Amino acid sequence: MSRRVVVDPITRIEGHLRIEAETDAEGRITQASSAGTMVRGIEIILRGRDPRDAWAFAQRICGVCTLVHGIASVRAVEDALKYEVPANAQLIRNLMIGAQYIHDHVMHFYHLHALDWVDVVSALKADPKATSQLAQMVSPSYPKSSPGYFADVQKKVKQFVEGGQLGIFANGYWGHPAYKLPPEANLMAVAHYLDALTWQRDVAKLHTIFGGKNPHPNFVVGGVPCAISVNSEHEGATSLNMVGLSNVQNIINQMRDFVDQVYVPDTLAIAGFYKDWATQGEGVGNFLTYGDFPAKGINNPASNLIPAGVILNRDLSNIIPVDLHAENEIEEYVSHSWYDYSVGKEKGLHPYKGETALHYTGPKPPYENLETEKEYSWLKSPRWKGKAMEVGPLARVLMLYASGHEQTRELVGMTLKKLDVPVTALYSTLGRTAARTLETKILADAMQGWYDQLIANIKAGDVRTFNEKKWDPSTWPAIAKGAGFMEAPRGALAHWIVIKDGKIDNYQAVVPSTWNAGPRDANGQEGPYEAALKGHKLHDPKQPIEILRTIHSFDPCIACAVHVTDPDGEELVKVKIK
Ligand code: NFE
Ligand code: MG
Repeated sequence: MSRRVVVDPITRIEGHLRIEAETDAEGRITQASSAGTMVRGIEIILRGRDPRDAWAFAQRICGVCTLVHGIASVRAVEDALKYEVPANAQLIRNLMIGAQYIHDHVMHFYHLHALDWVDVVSALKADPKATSQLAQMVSPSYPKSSPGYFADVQKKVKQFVEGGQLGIFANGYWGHPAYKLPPEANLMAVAHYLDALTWQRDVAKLHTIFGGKNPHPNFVVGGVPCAISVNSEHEGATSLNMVGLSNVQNIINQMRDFVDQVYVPDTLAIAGFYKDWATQGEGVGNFLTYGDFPAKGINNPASNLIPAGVILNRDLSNIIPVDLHAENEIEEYVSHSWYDYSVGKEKGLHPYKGETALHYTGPKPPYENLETEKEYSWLKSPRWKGKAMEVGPLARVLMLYASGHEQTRELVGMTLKKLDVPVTALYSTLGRTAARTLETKILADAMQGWYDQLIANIKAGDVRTFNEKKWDPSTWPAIAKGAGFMEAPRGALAHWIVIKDGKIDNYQAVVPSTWNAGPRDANGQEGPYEAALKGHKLHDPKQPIEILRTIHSFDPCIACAVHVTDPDGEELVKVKIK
């Protein structure tokens, strides 16, 4: 008998995501539907505003990837106005984006994804001494590895459990046979979960040094808003001085230490117990990157650390160039989404011509099932030349690997060898999660290079962080349009802006989680989440941990994906009826 398994909401993500999966008599998923069940319309709010203010609004699309929409927004305006950004501002942006990745990826691994693989309750059975031995073998350079340390962590967790309050560890499928780690590995991972909480609080400070605050640091069209003044000495100075810069160096050290000593070794150690996940969870097999981290400015894509390109059908021997400014390559479809297009629901629209007309046609909540053969999501379906594409860490690592980036080839080679899996394992749920770890290592190392360059510029007397030339709207053309591209932690992100008489005439954001979590298109092509879930065998439909593992491997953010918020189901109904 076939049945439909519904997971709603998917927890340990940002935003509201619902998965409906059809299973066959053996419990194997034959078709999956990915539905975003919230909506906000930031793009509508932006119309008529000053383009120089857009970043501050756009950044509020999300509180997780807190700065990326700010960057995409200032880049879109700068592209429209042909506005040059000084070299120091470019380096500071790289450092801020890099810090966002490192913070976000570590948090995702420990706080959002780990509990799919780590059984907290089993950690109670661990022997602290044996855990200490294991930890010293897995991460020999990490100082927190004594038997006493692990005994303390275990005591803390025991108190949670005995008090009937698992707190942050509530609602896991503890004891599920899909958990494969021995108790000692579980205890080690739980300890690092807690360490990562403290670490992330410290490293988030990099954003406050350059951008005044976190989340949602400040940006400015034409540069970055922090002035550099090496001669101001006290800690509270508003401009960036040597105290602030040496704090940045300390934070970079802290980032690299945790990534090298804890995150990378933990990923490899845990993955070793889950090699059956190296052959499932493949997505659509097409990968897209926009490229980012320019050494010589965003208008010199050859200087990007991560190149732009497309890989089709998992063919790593052929990187297909993308023309990011072409108006016929990227389009969004709404055939299965709760939107109307003036050109009809079967046609795609380039973001410059993008429309955001909400039209809910789904069932009235509370409902059992969505009508997945009709409209079923607030996400649109972005397509590149009509094809569904996966974006994100896996796409980037594949692009770096395929283009011969030396460090990536070494890291991927080391990982495959250590796990004793073939290169095709990269496409799986396990590969997607490992790719996120590997790119964190690549970026943590790159941070040092950007920092050194910034210091070298300052020492040579260049302290410029802002270009005032085109700040005044009287210098702008009557009509201008531009696009801001970047690689956000979850993948390729772009904002498109049309400026008319100094005001925003149209604004569209196409976001990584929209690429990955979007519904089927008019041709029935699945989005990456949907394709990746196909073939998973559910051990127990009431505890669908298999669905969580693969969906979490993409690190969903539905707030980004629909640029929307929805406090509860009732509100959503109102949106629909209007
Ligand atoms: Ni809200 Fe975001 C990232 C963006 S996701 S987390 O990374 O853009 O789709
Ligand atoms: Mg959009």
